[in-house]
Amino acid sequence: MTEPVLPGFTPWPADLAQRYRSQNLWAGATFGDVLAARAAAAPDRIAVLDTDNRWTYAELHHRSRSLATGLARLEIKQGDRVLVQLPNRAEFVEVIFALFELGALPVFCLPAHRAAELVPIARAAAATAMITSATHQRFDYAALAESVRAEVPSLREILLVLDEGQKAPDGANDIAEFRDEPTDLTGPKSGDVAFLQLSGGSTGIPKLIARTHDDYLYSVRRSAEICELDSDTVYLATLPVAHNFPMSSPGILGALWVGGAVAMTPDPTPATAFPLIEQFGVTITGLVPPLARLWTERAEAGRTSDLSSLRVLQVGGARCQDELARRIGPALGVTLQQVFGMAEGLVCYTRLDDPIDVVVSTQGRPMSEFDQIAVVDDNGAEVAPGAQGNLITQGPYTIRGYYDNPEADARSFTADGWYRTGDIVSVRPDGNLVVAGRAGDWVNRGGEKVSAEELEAHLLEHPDVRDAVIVGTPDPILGQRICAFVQPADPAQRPTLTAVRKFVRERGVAAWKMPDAVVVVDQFPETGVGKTSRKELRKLLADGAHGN
Ligand code: OOB
Repeated sequence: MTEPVLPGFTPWPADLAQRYRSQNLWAGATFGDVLAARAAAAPDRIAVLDTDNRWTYAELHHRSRSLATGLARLEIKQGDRVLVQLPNRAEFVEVIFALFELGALPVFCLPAHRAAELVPIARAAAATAMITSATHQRFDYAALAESVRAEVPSLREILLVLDEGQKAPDGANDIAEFRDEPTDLTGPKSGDVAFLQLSGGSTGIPKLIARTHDDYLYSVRRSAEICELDSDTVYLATLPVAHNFPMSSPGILGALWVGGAVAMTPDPTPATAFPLIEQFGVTITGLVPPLARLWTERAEAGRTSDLSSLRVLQVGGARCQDELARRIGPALGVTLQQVFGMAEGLVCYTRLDDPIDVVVSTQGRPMSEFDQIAVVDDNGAEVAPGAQGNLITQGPYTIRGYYDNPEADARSFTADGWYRTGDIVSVRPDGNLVVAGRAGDWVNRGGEKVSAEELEAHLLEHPDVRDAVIVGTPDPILGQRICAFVQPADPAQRPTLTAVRKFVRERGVAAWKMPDAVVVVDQFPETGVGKTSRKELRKLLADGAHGN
């Protein structure tokens, strides 16, 4: 068996790869194979639903093969990277399966990403094409794609998913014109990289995560098992579908794996999602904690739709407070499942038959008996059982390195290839993990990860800012809020929150990364070697420093 070939991809050590194959964890199928098999077995079952579309497996299979053929006509080839920035709509599934069929690699971008994120992503991936919607929620994605192409020489083609009556602007292609008569394409092998996923955020070279068909499909199969999916499953993609959680934990791919249906909601609010749950007969969906709170509150206030089809509600992406976790099941009439995962691999679940104490107070345990986890101190030594420490992991679906990024690898992987998650956890005697927070300098704002370093780099461009440090400050609703500590360039010109937000927004940064508070200080506290101490800054906040 040949190893996957994509320069910049870090393979598993040969002995482990051999073991994962011989144990049939890596089962030798691609996502294209899975769809073909489902379409052959149950062509008339519903595969994808949204407010405008209702496609059977046969239709989805035909559409994705036909689009793959059209993309090949545009000279998009096996191994090419293609930015995909689409909202939750049926075409997302068609597009990614077309790329899988072709062996081109989707690079999963979120609708909230703007040029400041997309340009470095497109550069790091050396993307040749971008597929996006013309508009969504009144934002002009076609213009955004054009602005990315202007900065990234490798990016040749823009393809647009259009709504009724829309036309592609000059220089962009209407995807509908590339739904050709399907021809047989060579396609990828199961050991090949299937797509590039994004790590939370970063400066300079973004951290891209390459996942193979073999490793990702294993995680999807195992997730579907744990979440007890079957062909009657209707999974609602509520979170942005390009994220790892709604994609594969068990997500849309899990639903398709079992021959169930994928439903899409264009926005996650109860006003939109609740009627769709009733209309589509949704059985399972996943939320980040702030949304779970919103849904719970809405349900507690009296339901507007019949949610009785919903059996499992997953909550993950950030720590779910026990207080909220306790309310979810009774309010929505569901079994709660906590999900603690990461795009780099490892996903932990509480099991559907776990005692309520486990479901409410822990973030579950690894999905696979082949996942290895260890909790270590800052010197890499294992802590005492039950003590808090840094979570590190390796296993059959956890990457061994970022895509083409040796500097990030040096920080994020141990010498023998374990991934340093950056999370501080403890492991209970029953094997379940409790996540205490992040060791790194990320702010987790309601499940959206913001790199302190990245936002600092933007603030430092402001003429009135001499230096800036971002820290997360506790927030009862979002988990964390973004506080910017700022040293003014001129003590007489103190930057205001409004000015800073406006400035950052105008730099093309996603809305969720806007600082929630600005605290102007004349000096930052330092560590022993003279580095700025975030810990001390957090303490300042705790001691009552206020922003404007
Ligand atoms: C998911 O993936 P990412 O890559 O956006 O973020 C991973 C990080 C984790 O390292 C952890 O810091 C945090 O998000 N996190 C949680 C959590 N789930 C994720 N922190 C506390 N409790 C949880 N339940 O967020 C992701 C990927 C797959 C499935 C679910 C979530």
